[in-house]
Amino acid sequence: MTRSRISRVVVTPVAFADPPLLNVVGVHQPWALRAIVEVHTDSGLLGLGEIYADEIHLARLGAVAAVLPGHDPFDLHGLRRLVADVLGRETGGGGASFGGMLDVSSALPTVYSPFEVACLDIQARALDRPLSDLLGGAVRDRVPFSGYLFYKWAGHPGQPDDEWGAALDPDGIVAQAQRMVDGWGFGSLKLKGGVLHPDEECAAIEALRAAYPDLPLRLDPNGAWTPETSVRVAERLAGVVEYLEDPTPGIGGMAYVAARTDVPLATNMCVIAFEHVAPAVAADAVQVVLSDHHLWGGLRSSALLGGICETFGMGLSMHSNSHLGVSLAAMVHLAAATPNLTYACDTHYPWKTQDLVTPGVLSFEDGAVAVPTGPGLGVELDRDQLGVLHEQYLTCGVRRREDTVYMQSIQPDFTPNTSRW
Ligand code: GKR
Ligand code: MG
Repeated sequence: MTRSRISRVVVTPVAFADPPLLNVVGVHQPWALRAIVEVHTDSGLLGLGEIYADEIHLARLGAVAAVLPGHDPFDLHGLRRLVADVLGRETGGGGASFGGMLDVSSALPTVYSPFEVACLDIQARALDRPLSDLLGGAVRDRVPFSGYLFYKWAGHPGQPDDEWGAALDPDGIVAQAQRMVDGWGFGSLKLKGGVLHPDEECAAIEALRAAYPDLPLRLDPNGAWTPETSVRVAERLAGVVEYLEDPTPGIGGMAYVAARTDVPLATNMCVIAFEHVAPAVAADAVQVVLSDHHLWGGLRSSALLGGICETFGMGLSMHSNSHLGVSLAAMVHLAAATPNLTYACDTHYPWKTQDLVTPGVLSFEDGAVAVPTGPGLGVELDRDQLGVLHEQYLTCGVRRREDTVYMQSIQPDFTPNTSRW
């Protein structure tokens, strides 16, 4: 059998409308950006990937795309070497900081990730098998997600209110939860915190508990609290939350809190690369790691992270950023093939009003997405929609995620809340 080669790679930046979701560093801009990666082979196959599209990241994706023709899509180690060569010494993490929340030290995993996903999509399509089969096979046929609640304004300033309306107090959060649970059937809920004083965010969690006595709940302030405040919140919410997510910044801070509470601590902020695992384990700082194949260097690395979590007795789940269907499909295949996924993944998917994959494959039922059974990722691009979202990118004027800058354009005295309370 002749080996197919990559013949052409297209990277398309897209923008889609995003509501004013509040977080520790500010507020989501009116447009969220993503890059769609299409890898074509000389045998006529097409693989897809999706990733961040801050302009520095886009430039790096473009540079890799230019050298990929001729590469064997089964040679993932070679792909990684190619990406490393292209990046050279330009490996600073800029372009993947989630609006300034993260300090990513290397761009290699985030640049490699969408090309790896696209190559795995190609491999699986060549074999006529679902992508999860390349990750060891699906151990579940449906992947449960957690409904992701945000404090939010009624609409972007100067624009009409969106369909969700405002959520700035416990009643607003419970109303939002009702919409999520009624519309998508979520069986667990996550509240993005770090926005209001921790007492108010605890009150919102308690209101959710009163409204939904049986739903697992989690609160994620993205490191907004001091270690002492985090301990106090853990005391108040013990038995109410299944875990607290990144209450305070850093492995040292998390270890301080973990030593003083039985509430499990989860992170997608202080363990974001393999080099963080050993110190976090040594300090017993984290009980649940929230993976993210975009950040951890693709699906195979994320599967490796799953094995490490199992080895050290840590729980495992996934967090998300604003994303479209190609990312959701990859998350679903990864989660399906991860035996020790101990908590429902979270997703921003309900917050978007547009997508660029053909509808029907990725629908939510009872809060879960059925694992696509078709070849590869199982999703196809809707080219008209890709065109629409690309036009939006060209005209929207947003070129990087800047939650703080956008917030300061509305509230000039705003400073990010990190470890403030
Ligand atoms: O979309 O504002 C947001 C979230 O805060 C996101 O950027 C985080 O990466 O959801 C993520 C988290 O769990 O921290
Ligand atoms: Mg988080």
